[in-house]
Parts: sequence; C-alpha cells; structure tokens
Amino acid sequence: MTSDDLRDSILHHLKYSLGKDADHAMIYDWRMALSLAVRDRITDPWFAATRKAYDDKHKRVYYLSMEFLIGRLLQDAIVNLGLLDTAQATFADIGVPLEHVIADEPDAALGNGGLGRLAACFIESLSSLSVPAMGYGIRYEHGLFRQSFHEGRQMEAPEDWLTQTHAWEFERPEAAFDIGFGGQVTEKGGRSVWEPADGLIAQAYDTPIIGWQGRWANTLRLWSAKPRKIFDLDRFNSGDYIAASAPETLARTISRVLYPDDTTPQGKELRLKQEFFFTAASLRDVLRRFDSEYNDLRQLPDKVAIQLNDTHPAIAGPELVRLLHDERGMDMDEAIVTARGCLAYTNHTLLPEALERWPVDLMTSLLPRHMQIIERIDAQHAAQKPDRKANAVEDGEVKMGELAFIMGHKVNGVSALHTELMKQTVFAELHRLHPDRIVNQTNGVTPRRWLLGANPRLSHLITDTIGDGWVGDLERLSGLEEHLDDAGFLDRYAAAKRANKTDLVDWMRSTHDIDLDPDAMFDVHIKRIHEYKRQHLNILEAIALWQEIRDDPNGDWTPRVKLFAGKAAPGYFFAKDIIHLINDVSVILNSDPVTSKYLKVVFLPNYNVTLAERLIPASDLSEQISTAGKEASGTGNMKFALNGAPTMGTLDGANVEIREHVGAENFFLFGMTAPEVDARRAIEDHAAKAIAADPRLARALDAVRGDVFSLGDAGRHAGIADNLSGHDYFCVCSDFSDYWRAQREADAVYADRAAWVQMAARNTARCGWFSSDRSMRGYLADIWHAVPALAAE
Ligand code: NBG
Repeated sequence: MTSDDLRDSILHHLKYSLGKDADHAMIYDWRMALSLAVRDRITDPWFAATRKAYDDKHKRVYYLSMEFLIGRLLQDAIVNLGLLDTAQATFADIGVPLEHVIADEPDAALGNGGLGRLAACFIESLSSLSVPAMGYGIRYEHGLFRQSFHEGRQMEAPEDWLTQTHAWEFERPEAAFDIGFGGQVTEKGGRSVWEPADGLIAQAYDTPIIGWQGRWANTLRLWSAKPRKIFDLDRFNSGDYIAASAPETLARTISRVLYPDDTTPQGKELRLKQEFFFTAASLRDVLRRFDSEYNDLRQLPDKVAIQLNDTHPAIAGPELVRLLHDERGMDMDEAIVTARGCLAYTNHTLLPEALERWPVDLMTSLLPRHMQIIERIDAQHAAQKPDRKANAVEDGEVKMGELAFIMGHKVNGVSALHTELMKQTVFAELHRLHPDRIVNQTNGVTPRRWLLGANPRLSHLITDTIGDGWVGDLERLSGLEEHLDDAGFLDRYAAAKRANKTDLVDWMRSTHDIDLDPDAMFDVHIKRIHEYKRQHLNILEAIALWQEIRDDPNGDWTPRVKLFAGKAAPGYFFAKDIIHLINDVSVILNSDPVTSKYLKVVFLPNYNVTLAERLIPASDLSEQISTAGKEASGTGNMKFALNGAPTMGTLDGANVEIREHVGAENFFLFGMTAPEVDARRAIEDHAAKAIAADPRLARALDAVRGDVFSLGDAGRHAGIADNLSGHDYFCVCSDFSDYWRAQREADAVYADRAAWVQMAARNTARCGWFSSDRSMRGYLADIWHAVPALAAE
C-alpha cells in the first residue's frame, strides 16, 4: 500500500464514515479515520483465515479469559501490517503528527495486570503463528479504574474507554445466546432439565487481531450483557419510569465492571455470574461452530482445545458436561471424558487468597444443575481414585482449582519454579494421583508490541545489525552476541537508550512538571501494588540511601531516579498505604537541596499498558523483588530485560529463567530462596533480628515511624513500620541487607558506563527465548495438539 492509497482511504473514511471534511477534522476524527482505513486492511486476511480454518478442518484453540489487557490497538495493527513508514509519510503530508493520532486512542484496560496482559500477548502470537484461535472474554463497559493521587493517596475513578466509538470492534447482533441463572432442576423422561428462573442475553462483539506481517488474523470475541426484554412498556405506561428500565440496568451490571482485584474475589455473586455468563456463551458458540462442520460429538477433543486462563472460567467443566449430556444426550461418563479431552487449565498464582472457592449454597441457588454435575464429577473422581484426599467440594465450598484440575487433561504453571511449587504445594495431592497432568509453560511477551512497537530506536539498531528476521523469530537476537564487544555497536546501543531516556524526561517535564537527569540510573518498579511484590522494600532502600547521602554529601554517589507506577486494589488498604508512603517520601527527597541531585523518587499515576510502553524502553534497572515463591512468573521482567534493563531480582518466578539465559553476571541477584523464606518465617522474631543486625534498616524504619515523611500528620506511616518490624510476612526486613548490597553493586557497574551498556546489550541478545511465540508453540505441542494453518515463512 502506498502512502497515496492510505491517504485516499483515510479521506474516504473521514468523509463517509465520520461525516467530516479534512479542514475541520479534529485529532479524534483523524484517529478514527486512520483506524478504519487500517481495519479495512485487516478484514481480508481475517476473512481468509476464517475460511482456511474451515476448509482445512483445523483444530481450533479457544482461550477463555476474564481479562484481555489489550491497551491501544492502532499502533500494533500498523506495525504488524508493515505500514508504519507509510502512515508516517501520509500524516506528514496531512500535517498532523502520527504520534498524536496514535496517542489519542484510549487504552483498553480490560484486565488487572499480568494475567490479562499475557492473554493479550498470546492472542497476538497465535495470529502471528497462524494458529486458528479465538479469544473469549467480557466486554466490560468500565475497565480497571483510573488512578490519581490526592495528597499522595490513591483516588479511584471509573474508567470510560467506551464513551467514544471503539474503532476495532464489529457488533454481532446475530451471535447472541440466552444465558440462564437460578431456577430448578426437574426430571423429565429420565433426564435432568434445568429451568432457570431468569436470564439475559450474551451478545458478541468481535475484534480482529492481526498477526505479524498481516498473514493471519484471529478474533477476540467479547460478550456484552443485554436484557431479554429491553423495556417494560406496561410499567412505563403506568408512570414507573425507573422500574420500566430495571431489566436493562440489571442485565447490564453483568458486563459493567472489571473486578479491580487480581487476588481476592469480591462481590461474590456478581463475580460468579460474570464467570458463568461469558463461559456459557463461549461454549455455546464453540459447539455451534463445531456443529456446523462435524456431526459426531466424540470428535470434539480432536477439533477443539479450550484453555481456561486461571479458574475464572472453570465452570466450563460442568457446563460442557451439561451441554453434552443434558442437551445432547451423551452418556454422563462419556461426557466427562469428552469435556476433559478439550479442557486444560493454567494456574497463575499460589497465593491462597486468590484461589477461588464458592459457597455450595451460592452455587446451588445460582447454578443448581451445575452443582449436581460438580458433585457427580467429584464422585466419579473419588471412585477412580479411592485413596484421594483432595476433593472439589469440601467444607461447604466448591474449590475451583481442584475442579479445573480434575476436568482438565493438562494443568500448567507459568514458570519452571512456579510449576515445581504447584506440584509440591497447592496441587501436591492431585499431582500424586495424576503425575502426567502438570506441565510447565513459561510465559512470554510479544516482541511486536514490546520491542518493535515500543522501542523503535533499539529495533532499528537490531535490524541494522542482524536483519529483520528477529521480529518473527526472536531467538535470532542471539546473532547480536558477536557484536557485544564491538565498540561501534555498543555506542549505538547506548545512544538508543539515552535517546529513549531523553524522550521520557521531556514527557515527564511537560506532563508531570518534574525535572530528571537523563544520565541518572532510571531504576523502575512498575506493576500492581502488593506486599509480595515489595514496593515497600524498594522505598525503604531509597530512604536508607537518602540518609547515607546526607551523611556524606560529597561522596561518590551514582545518581538514581527511582520510578514507581502501579495500582492498588481499592479494598487493599495496606497496598494503598504503601503508595501513600512512596508519594510522601518523594516529596521530602525531591525537595532536598543536598541529596536530590543524586536521588529522586517519582510515582507516576494511572499505570497502564501505554505507560509501560513508554517507561520500559527508557529504563536502566528492572525491579523484580518479590518474596521468593510468591510471583508465579512475571512478564514485566521479560520486557525490561529484552529492552536492555538488567534485573535486580530474587530467585522467583521467571527471574530464575531470565538469569539462566542472560548469565548470572548480567543479573543482580539478592535475597532468600523460596525454601529459605519458609524457614525464616518459622522464626518468630525474624524481623526484629534482621533489624537488630542492620543499622541502616533500623534507621530507615525509625524515620518512617518517627514522622520524617508524615508531612505534619503524626503517626501517618507508623502502620507500615509496625507491620515490618512485627509480623513482616513477606520478609522485607530479612532481605533488606542483601538488597542493599546488590543495589550498591548495580551503582558500581553503572558508574562504569561501558560495562553497563555491555550488560544491557547482553540482556537483549539473550532474551529471545522469552517471546510469547515460544510459549504458544509449547502449548500447541504439549497441551493443545494443534498446528499452524500456514507454513512458516
Ligand atoms: C499473575 C502472576 C504473575 C504472572 C501472571 C501471568 C494473577 C492471578 N497471576 O506472576 O501474579 O506473570 O499471572 O501468568 O494475576
């Protein structure tokens, strides 16, 4: 496509789709017109892909996920279609900067964090690999809340990505299913029939996801809840206007909000309804598609692979059994086996509070037939494994992890360590009974978004050095290895990083009124705020460093900027206290005339995918400092390493594998291992001991407790100091000294800029394995037994 063609198409959409003329077009109009022009380019490969999947009778992969954290889509689509240069030329001609057009798109935050972003990377990789696949989720009206700060405290406001037309989706009024809730089960002619008391309509909205080089596109199908009856005219006519629209309001609540928590299930009943709503609609859609191609349900596992992204869609087990047995007449035992042949489950956390359990009473009242089937599945499993000690229904609760395990033919963890810990802890008993069921699939990230799109400077350098094959085959980055001693290459590598940092400095100045030194080390900690992720360990180290610089202001300090970003779940008060502390510390440190040239702390509000794309390419050091055993994998850690920010990290999640790949000497390791953490925790006064042994830590905690950062509000941060010097479940104190040591090591390397650049470049060269294309190939081979539809190029 030439720049003239693109321009014609944009002008066509401006006029005929948006009703604007070019002289009066606003940035929104240009963005919509460009998006529609780009979408047109996706539609043909999308149709062709759908046709080919049918014609060749491919097995399809269905990825069921409550979250798809897709962020903006325009740049991704342009990059994957190879239209970036063309679009740049077109907009130069039009006289509007392309960056402004791209930046106008709302960031679709239909997820909380890693789990949702992983789903988005996977769906893009499946398209890039030309695997016939479909993502199924919920079209939330309001994604994750918008975060701002008021006097350092987190404020939450509803997010409104859908107030403007979403350029990428196609509404599918014809793809709609009636989803029931409640009611009762009756026996009719020896069969159980569920008669729901009420229900609503799940209606599909499709977004095509184009793969690398535009060869293949899959569909992200998101369900929106609509009432069966839009409006109660009788009530309206009798003057009761509010009651007249009650059915719509009630139905819409189901797809209204994303639960703002990735660890604790809230609003139990509504959440369970959401889970059933999207799972049931997706399964019916899968069966409808299967029916249109095949007529023997026993073939289902050969043609359909359904991945359950965490336990949120785990009701798929009983629902699929119900559809096969109650509605299609398949024998119950055969239905269970057939469903299991299709289903597989990914576990994303070992945190006990995040493992979903539903009260039997709630399950029975909301999904009475499913409760019966769950009991039947559990009984069948007990009969097959008479010595088992792990039940799906126990103590008045349905345990969704156990249910998903029993109903999946494979269960996977998301990093080597996490998978091992799954076998030893949460699923130890089920693993004993089914030793072949648990497999590992280490997470990955799409290089199209996280390197090519987000970091054009480094991408150009890589392509100049080894050609452009790396974008579709990230392991080719190893070709950089032979340039790692080449001064010319390293200079260009350093220049790319430096330019990215300068861009960030400019942006921070204009949007946040903060001045940063681009030569300082940009030390970045961005992710959800959680005690196990230990943002408080990082800020304590900052406080200790500040105190030390004040003691010796003429010392040889390596200048640092500590950047934080991340949201705390609204009900997680301790996490919100951590944000408050970091913000208050930044007020004191940044205004300190003596120390602020060496150390600044900045907490950027409203972390999202777009902000990550801005920060990661400009980062020097990646903070991955979770308490060992708690972070299932991490994926931010991979994005940083790939973009040349070495890791400061514990032996946790995928950090372990990153360190193996980049080499121990290119990774700043500190802290206890997972077994050491367990042992330390068993010592009752472990925190007090650690504090007594490290005067720096003691002094930093004293400052927190002693109101140095309380801005006149005595006792403001005492809660954090008390928590850390008391229970300290996440072992912040016990890991502090070693963290301090590793940080000073990082300072020393950074001071020798040539050594640092080489370490950064080694990280890039050795992280090719962390592509989500590699993850997807692993799932295809070990779990889905499906293949790409096109030959690799
Ligand atoms: C998160 C883990 C991360 C992991 C992502 C993706 C949940 C429940 N889990 O460590 O905390 O990288 O999943 O697997 O959000």
